[in-house]
Amino acid sequence: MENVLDSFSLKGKIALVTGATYGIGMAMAKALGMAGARIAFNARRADQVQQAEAEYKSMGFDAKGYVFDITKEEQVNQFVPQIEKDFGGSIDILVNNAGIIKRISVVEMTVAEFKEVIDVDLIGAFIMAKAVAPGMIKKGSGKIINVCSLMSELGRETVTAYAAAKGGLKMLTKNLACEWAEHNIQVNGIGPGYIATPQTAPLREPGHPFDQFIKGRTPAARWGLPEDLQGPTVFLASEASNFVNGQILYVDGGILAYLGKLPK
Ligand code: GCO
Repeated sequence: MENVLDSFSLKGKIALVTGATYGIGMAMAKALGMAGARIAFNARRADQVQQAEAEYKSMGFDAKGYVFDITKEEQVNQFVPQIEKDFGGSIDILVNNAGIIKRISVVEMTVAEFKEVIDVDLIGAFIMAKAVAPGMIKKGSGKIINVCSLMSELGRETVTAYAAAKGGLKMLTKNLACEWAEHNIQVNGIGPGYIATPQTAPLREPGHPFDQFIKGRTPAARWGLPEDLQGPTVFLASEASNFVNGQILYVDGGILAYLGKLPK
């Protein structure tokens, strides 16, 4: 019998992680690299891509960065083939991580601002999945991991566009899983809880009430770290999860299971 740990190896795999120049995306990409994958990543800003590529390489990862916008189908359809040419094979693992958030109340949010969030966080993931699927179908295997959110399940004031996008991303994940499972492509999601990253930095400023609120709402009584997402990422990217389809794996310290602490 094969050792079960061998099923977590990503040796020889080509992974593409969108928005992986910092935070959760970079942590997930590094995890894939530590498990043996070669890493392609993108962002919209050349300076961020160059800086991140230098960081990956300084840590010994086989990584290459590309500057393109996942919301622009023509750019995606130019760069995905370029990546597959540069890496000498079709993409085995896609992590749809790139995302934005705009914390604005609905009354104040413009339709254009709402659409921008939906474009990046939902439609961008659709465009990327659509672009990598033909290679995965031809190869007869593939892994797609969509970075969902607690907001795929819960709402809160001022993040309506983000929650609508992440709720849609949950159902996109389930539906792509239904369409592509017969091709041995597993499509799943990771739902980070409240993670200490630049995206949540405004909520963690000293004295911000949100810091205490989240620690009270999280059974683990702490903010998550990007590293907390690394094991789940390798699991969903590896053969260890070949019979896991259309699931959202919440890495949230227990928030979704918790009614909340009784006030003292
Ligand atoms: C917010 C936060 C959340 C988290 C994460 C939770 O403003 O409530 O930014 O959206 O970032 O998405 O899973």
